[in-house]
Amino acid sequence: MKMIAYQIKHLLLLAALFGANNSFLRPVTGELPADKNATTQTVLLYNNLKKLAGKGYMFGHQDDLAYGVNWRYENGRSDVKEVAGDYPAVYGWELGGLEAGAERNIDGVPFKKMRQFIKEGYERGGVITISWHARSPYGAEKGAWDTTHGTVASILPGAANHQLYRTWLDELAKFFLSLKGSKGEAIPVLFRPYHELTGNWFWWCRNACSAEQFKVLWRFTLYYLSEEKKVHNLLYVYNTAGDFKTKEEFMERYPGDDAVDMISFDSYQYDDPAKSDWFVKNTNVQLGLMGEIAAEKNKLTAIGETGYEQIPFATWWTETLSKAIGEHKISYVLVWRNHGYNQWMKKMHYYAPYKDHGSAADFVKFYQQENTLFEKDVAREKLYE
Ligand code: BMA
Repeated sequence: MKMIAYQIKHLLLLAALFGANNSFLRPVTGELPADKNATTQTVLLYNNLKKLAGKGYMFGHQDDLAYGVNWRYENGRSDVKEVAGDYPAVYGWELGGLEAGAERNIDGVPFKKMRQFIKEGYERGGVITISWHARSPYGAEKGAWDTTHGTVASILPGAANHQLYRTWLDELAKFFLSLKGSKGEAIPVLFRPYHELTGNWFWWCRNACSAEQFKVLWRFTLYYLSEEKKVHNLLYVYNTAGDFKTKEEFMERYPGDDAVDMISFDSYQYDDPAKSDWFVKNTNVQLGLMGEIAAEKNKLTAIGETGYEQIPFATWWTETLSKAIGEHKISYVLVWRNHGYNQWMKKMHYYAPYKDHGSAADFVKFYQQENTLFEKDVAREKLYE
């Protein structure tokens, strides 16, 4: 007994000396994600998210802390918080432009500030997810939306733009490695590169590369970030567009169980929910299909992006979104950014309610539902311990 007590004390001492990031503290019973050298906190998040899905789904919002419909860069502000009294549980951020050495991303968010926002959300117990609208090496003007066929092929090992692609990943690696919590530990990130891959609007989409090329791109990216750049704070999120009707369609470009931690899709509402229940029904079917795959493969699931622009339906949260998810067990649902008036689009562009918005009262009801998780809920869950 005394011996065991001594050993435990010794172990605790070692833990204190080496810090929480040391690999011997990794939970022996936990499953490892795609990156077998993932940091302790990343492995813990991966395992805790699996348990959390049984309790409810987290609510996420893109660029939540950076700006809202009527404000820009005011410390502590959040449209979601001003309506619900709580921050979202998941914070979405976007790296587009970082690969080209830009100081701000494609939506004007300075990477320096983004790093700070990521730290704030993480320190409060929230979860970070990151997307990447990488510029095409060919389409300087259209950026990620250039669909020149063969772009993916051109950045694969041995091809003309491969060295350039490595420099992009070098920039990303620097950013990921710079995300540190207050104890110096790397902040885990749900990385969702090459999103909506089954669509036809980005250079990595179905119309611009073969399934094989896409898989090689994915696997090389994982290999390069983890093995060559030693980035070990990422969980990898596979993300299709919202147009799939079968499991086969959803999986056509899936890069392999050993390269993916979470499967997800993006789906927005465009029709009038007062007149049509298509969004609810379709999302339900798709979550069913995705759920079956996830159960077979033991993967996490999410709705990577959703929303109804301007939310012109006062009870969209409880009548549409909540019903669309129903009883399905997913990790999170994230609504897109609250840009406010968008000069380029010539319209209001936002997906979360803000103070006094027509759907604010319903959002509070949605917040109060047992199965929706916001930041205070996930802080209690201690997802990184
Ligand atoms: C789109 C819009 C764009 C934005 C892009 C990347 O859905 O919000 O304004 O640039 O996402 O964040």
